[in-house]
Amino acid sequence: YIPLDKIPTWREENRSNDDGSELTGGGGISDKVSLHKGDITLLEVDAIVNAAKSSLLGGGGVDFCIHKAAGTCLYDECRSLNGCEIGKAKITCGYDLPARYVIHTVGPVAKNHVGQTERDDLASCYKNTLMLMAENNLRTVAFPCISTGIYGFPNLPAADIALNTVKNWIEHNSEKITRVIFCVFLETDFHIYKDKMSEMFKGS
Ligand code: AR6
Repeated sequence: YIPLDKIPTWREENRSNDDGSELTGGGGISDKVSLHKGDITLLEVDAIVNAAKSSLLGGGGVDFCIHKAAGTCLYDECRSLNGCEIGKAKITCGYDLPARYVIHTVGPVAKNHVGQTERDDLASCYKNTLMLMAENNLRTVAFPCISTGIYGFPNLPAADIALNTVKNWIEHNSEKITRVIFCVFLETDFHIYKDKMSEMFKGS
């Protein structure tokens, strides 16, 4: 298991410039976000997010990993939820996971087409998850790259939507969140997020 204090914030990880000087200023958002590459089921946070399907009854990808690590009680609780619409989110216990809760959200299927509907739905996944976090007084959360696996949303625009939606939410709800971890699994997503976050938090 990986406790939160072993995962540096974006600011901690990028503290030193090449000339050794400290990055200063900013709205404090880089103190509240992290980029972490690895298995989301290992993270000891208030909630991990599942990129689920609308039945909420498990599948492949990160959904499979989460159900496997959480145990069959998660499946039983999911069965009682009557599914979840695209862009919405539902919460369950974490059972055998180190995370206390799982927030299940259903991303848009984008295999053949990414239009405004798919973009809006993906943004809603992040927004509704963060709202559900706040409603339940949860403060630390880890997101996978929703929709970018089996659902086929292109990685670059998906990262843009994830980062901008989360940044915007933190800007308006700073007191409601302590840490958002972008938990990437693939090397390609790691580089995409690193580049975008470097740009986004430049000088902050
Ligand atoms: N930890 C973190 N990220 C992971 C892990 C893991 N253990 N395993 C995979 N990923 P996907 P989707 C990454 O396909 O595209 C399921 O069948 C993966 O590399 O899991 O939203 C559901 O039931 C990718 O970057 O989710 C739905 O039917 C990201 O997680 C459907 O797939 C998301 O890929 C949802 O598809």
